[in-house]
Amino acid sequence: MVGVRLPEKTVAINYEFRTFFRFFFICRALMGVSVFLLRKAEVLYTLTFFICLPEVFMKRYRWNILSPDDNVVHALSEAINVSLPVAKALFNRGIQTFDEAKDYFRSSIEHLPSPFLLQDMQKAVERVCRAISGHEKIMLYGDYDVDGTTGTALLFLFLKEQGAQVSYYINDRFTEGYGLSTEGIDSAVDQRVTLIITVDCGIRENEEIRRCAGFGIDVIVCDHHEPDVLPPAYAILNPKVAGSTYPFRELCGCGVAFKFIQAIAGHLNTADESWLKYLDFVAIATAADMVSLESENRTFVREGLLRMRNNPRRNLMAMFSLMKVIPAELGMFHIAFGIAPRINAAGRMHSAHLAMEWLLSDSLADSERHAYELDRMNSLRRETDADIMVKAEKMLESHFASYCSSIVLYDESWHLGVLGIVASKMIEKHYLPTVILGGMNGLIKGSVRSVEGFNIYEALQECSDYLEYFGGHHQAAGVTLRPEKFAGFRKKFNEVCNSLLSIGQRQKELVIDSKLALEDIKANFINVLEQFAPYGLGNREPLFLSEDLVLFGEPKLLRERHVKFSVRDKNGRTFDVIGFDRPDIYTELTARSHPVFAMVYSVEKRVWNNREQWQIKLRDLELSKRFKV
Ligand SMILES: [Mn+2]
Repeated sequence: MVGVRLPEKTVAINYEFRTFFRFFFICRALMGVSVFLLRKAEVLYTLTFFICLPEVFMKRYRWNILSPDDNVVHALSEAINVSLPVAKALFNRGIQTFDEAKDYFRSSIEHLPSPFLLQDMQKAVERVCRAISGHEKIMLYGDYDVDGTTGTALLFLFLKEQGAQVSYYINDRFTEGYGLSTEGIDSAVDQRVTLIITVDCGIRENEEIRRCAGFGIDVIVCDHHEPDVLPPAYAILNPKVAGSTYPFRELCGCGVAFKFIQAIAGHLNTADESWLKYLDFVAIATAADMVSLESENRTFVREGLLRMRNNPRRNLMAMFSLMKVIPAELGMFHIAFGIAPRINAAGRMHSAHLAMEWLLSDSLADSERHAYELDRMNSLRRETDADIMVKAEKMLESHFASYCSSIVLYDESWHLGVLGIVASKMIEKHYLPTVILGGMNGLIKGSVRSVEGFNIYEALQECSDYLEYFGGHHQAAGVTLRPEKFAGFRKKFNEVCNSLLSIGQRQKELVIDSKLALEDIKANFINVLEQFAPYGLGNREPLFLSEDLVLFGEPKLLRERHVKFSVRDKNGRTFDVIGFDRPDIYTELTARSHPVFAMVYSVEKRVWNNREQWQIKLRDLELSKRFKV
């Protein structure tokens, strides 16, 4: 990170971790050398050690402690009988009254908004029912990711059960790319399809939809992406369409498909269970598609998780056993890091059809066979991205020597299917706008990911002279460029990031709900806190801050990655702490005697050998300046 310009007033060490580290070690080295040269006593060296030490270990994140309105928080705490830190966490999630708290904690299926509030729903339902009764051929056209495939599977199974003649088409990620393709439309024409329903795509594909109309095919768009000029479709189901009266904008594509079957079921008067049974698919898609976990999405995920825990469908069961998960213990973590990557691995490494076959499989034998295939694809995917990560990390050393505000790495051999994952992992580690590129047909292609609050699409716009193609949004995008433009693009992109990135955007922020004393962590507190789940975008896990803590016993390092220790506060209360992927904290805590520190963490309840355990999950730590020697 050489050459970053920082306003003079800012204390650089807080934000420029790397710069300071280098600076510090150079100082230490110089001091050490001079001490050696001057043959001064050990004492002097020891002195420099203590002068510098308290500043060495910095917290990894910027701590943002929210300060909600005291009066409202007190009133809320009394109204619903929860402790002040819990009331603060609720306030920080936009909940200020008894009724709002009730909605938040007791969201239920009965309170889902009517699907007919979605514009064009009546028209779409009538069209699909006409297709069913007229034995027309219906084609579902889905995207290849989790959202697209689960949404397609849900519509496919539901429509089939209603007696529809239905098929599906999923693009090849590499040869066809995203959205309605020429090959796909040709295939519909060949099969004499008269109705196409898009899932998780279609809202900006005006040309392709016009082409369908030319062949006498009606198109119902079932999408959640941001609309532009609306396509000439028969009906458009999308809560983001301008003028929509639907109360919630943030449904995922599978969520829109779910509203569609809810409406069809209402129209055909079938039993509620005929559509409710797909809540598991909706939960998986909602958790995987990075949509906000508020309102209706919260209900989807909660209810879907309950179904998967209590009565999982056979294909899910087969996957759980490969993941070594007991259904009753299934949580968001397992969807995000177990189920979703396995579904996505199919399209990334081979073909999304593998995922569709698994989603649609019903017999025990098929379920197991297809789940095993997805598992294998996922292992392959994992090896591939781990491989690229190692090479990318090596490249970084020379990269950082020339560029300090972005990461742009390219290797012709890198597998295009995993570049997005690698870019996200890079950001997790280095927290800078990142572009990871591979080669395809003589061109360079790849994925762009951004840090919070930094509009990557705008940054790419400024580099458009170097790009053949770019598309995406604030946080993620894709680019294509010619090999001879690579060096220029890398330089320009870094310049743009350097001038647009604010100081705050260079370090990840931890939003802290409240300060907390360890003795306030009691059964009641944890029981209420548990009901804040499921966590995700739009509903982050509550984080707390405790200060003036000391170690109790020796810290341990688990699997060379995770730090585990016990803390004690000034009142003598002790707690077990686990910090995932923070070996740096282990090193710091063991390097000094009697450290005093502050911690940011979440609290969770775990069942271990039939015993309930409370655990503090460490997110960040800061050593106190008032340390004892
Ligand atoms: Mn989607």
